[in-house]
Amino acid sequence: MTTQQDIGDAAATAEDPYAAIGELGTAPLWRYYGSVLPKQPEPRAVPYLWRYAALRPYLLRFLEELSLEEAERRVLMLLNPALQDPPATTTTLYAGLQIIGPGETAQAHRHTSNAFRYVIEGSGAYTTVNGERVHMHPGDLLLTPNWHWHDHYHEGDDPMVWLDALDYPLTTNCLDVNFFELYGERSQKSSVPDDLSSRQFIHGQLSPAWEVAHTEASPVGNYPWAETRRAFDAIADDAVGTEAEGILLEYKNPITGGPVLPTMGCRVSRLRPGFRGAAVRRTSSAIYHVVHGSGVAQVGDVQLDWNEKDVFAVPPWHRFELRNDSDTEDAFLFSFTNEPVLRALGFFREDLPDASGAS
Ligand code: GTQ
Repeated sequence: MTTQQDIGDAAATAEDPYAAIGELGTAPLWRYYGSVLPKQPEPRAVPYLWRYAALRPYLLRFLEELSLEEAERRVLMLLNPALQDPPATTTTLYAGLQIIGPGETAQAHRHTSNAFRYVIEGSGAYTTVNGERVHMHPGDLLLTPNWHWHDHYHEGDDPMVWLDALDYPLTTNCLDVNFFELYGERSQKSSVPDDLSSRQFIHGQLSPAWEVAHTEASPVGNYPWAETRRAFDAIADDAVGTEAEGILLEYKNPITGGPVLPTMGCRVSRLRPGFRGAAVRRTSSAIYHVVHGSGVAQVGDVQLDWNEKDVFAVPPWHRFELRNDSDTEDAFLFSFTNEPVLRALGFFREDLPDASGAS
């Protein structure tokens, strides 16, 4: 029989006490300060850019070769080179490019993860979200908040492509809280007038008083590009905007005034010709989609040259500087971040260079 005394003796005489405590499922903190308490964030994700012009032909090829009965969703996940398994675009955010062809349906399901779509090309598709058909046009932002049923249907003539965004790297890879369920039928029936939520809330200062917040998420199904465009047009030509991202507009939850989803905030910015942003550093991570124009993002040591419809990832705590190199054309960038999560938990930090230009 092993006594307490024997165990004490073994510990006192063990040739390699580090190996011995390892066998007992422990590790010495004093050898792990660098990984447990780094001086500053050391994200595994790297700055990276996905070229739309290179990916689009493959989307079209899979449209030809793979049915939605087989694929369920025909999506090319945008994987950060440092986050292949489990797959993710940044540590807590995911983006993918989804293509759907005329007449196709992507079957109804729901999941814990919040999601949204940002439409890149095509028209004639809609997503049904908890019984509301939400129609898509290029530049529209469509929400499918946590645990909302959603299926996609395309009744147009040309392929449709959109950017998918989900917070599953947070819910699945970090927190292990994701549930997923298929709907009983392939598609939901329409149960309210099409696009009702967007039409009800579009007037901004006059919102329906009986609509109260049921969840953290915005009740708006679609934030259409036509409204985004009007919002930009209403801003004075000489407005300075933000130092880092120019004329920056934030998509709002009309009930709370907060971000559109509890885990992901969405913005769109207009960079005037020749715009050069201040080099900002934030604890949030971000994914950008180029709506229009071309330019440069310097992210830490990496220079990303972006063109129309490209997507790029900005990991936390990298110095980030945006430029519109055109002398004549505005650039428009759609972006989303995990800032709402960080703000809710008190972890958001932002560091702009001081006015002298020193960082
Ligand atoms: O369209 O519902 O890119 O559930 C990943 C998971 C898209 C979708 C994705 C999804 C969807």
